[in-house]
Amino acid sequence: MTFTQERTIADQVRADFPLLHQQVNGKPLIYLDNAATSQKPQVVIEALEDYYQQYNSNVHRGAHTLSGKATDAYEAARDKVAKFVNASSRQEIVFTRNATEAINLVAYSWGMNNLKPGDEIILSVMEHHSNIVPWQIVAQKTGAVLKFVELTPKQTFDFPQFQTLLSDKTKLVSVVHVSNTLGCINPVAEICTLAHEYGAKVLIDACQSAPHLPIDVQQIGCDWLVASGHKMCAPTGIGFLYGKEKVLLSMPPFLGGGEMIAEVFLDHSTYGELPHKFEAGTPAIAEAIALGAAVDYLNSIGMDKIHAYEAELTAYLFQQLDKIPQIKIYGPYPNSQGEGRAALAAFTAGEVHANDLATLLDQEGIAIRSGHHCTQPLHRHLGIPATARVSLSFYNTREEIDIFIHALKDTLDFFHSILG
Ligand code: C6P
Repeated sequence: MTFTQERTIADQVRADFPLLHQQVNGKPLIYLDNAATSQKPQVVIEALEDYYQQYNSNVHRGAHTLSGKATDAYEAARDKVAKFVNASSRQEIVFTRNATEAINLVAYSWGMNNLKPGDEIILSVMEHHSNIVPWQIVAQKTGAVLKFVELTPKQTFDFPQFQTLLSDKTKLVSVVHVSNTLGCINPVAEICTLAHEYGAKVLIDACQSAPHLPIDVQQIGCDWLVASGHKMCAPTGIGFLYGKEKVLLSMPPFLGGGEMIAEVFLDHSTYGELPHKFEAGTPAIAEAIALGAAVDYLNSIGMDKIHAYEAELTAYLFQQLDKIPQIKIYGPYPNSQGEGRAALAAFTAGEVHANDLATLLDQEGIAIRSGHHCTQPLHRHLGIPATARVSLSFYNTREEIDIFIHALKDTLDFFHSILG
């Protein structure tokens, strides 16, 4: 494995992430839990600080200078997100708390009002709970029926089976772009084209793709796309819903209150223009502004470059994991360039439980995630209770992977010595 750049992206950016430079349990921190949440660069932390130190004020309300400044910064963040995903207009970006809230917004506003008994919703077995549970609630209320796309033998989205599920009854397809467990990259543009032939709407969960790949909602052709800021270098408490303008216009509000109205009378109200119709109450102002700073930061590196570097790391990670006989990785394998899947690996290690692995690796300062990663149905489908998951970001290095692999081998040796 040869790295194409002399100074890798990680070499160039690590100094930007204060949290990475610390010891955990007496060892230098190796943070490999980026799919759960990413670390934040100094510019994002400063965007939060600047807001609270210089212009903390409510948005869209005050005539005073600080409120104007806060409103401008908040709306500028919307412009940045719109451009980041190539939306056709800024009205198509609704700020939410996270991807989960964005999916619930669509489920309650569109799903509850457009689905009737016998209508079908197609999901896949690899969905995160946040793209299953809201649709179960909608199905229970409306009488709609859930159908699930299963996996190919390579543990990817079974497109031919998806084709067999589609019919005139299909009203919605809601699928993940990149699986947080299998790491597969689903053919979302093809999924949209086909679903639209049946008149169905499509929601794409881009939680694990937006931080790692260039996203173009117009090229994908989806009706909605959701993501969480905290996985893409922004703070927690902010995410977004992209929706085609025509689709968002057809949807009633999700939450009612201040911010989202045009006029309020005692017996009825009229609603604000897009996107404000969907942003009830005081929003997460500082967090939205910091999301804008995160988008600027990612753009300053370049999403293409981030993807290419993470692919190199993925190839290296898989080469190294593959040398450990007990390890079984789930999801598709990358090609020799590391392409064809995301920069994460969820795996089992024989008899050793994932939680035990994660606990012992933590003693070495290495942060990985263990458990079901909020994909219980997928784990059930695979016939396993849990996996250990290492998930990479552009600030990770090959040296960190070496240390992780070394510690993983030592941990497995230890368990084998006691388990016999
Ligand atoms: N996955 C993980 O460790 P929220 O909680 O709304 O920010 O993100 C939910 C979510 C939705 N879809 C996918 C594909 C996701 O990966 C996640 C979050 C984290 O894998 C936390 S469970």
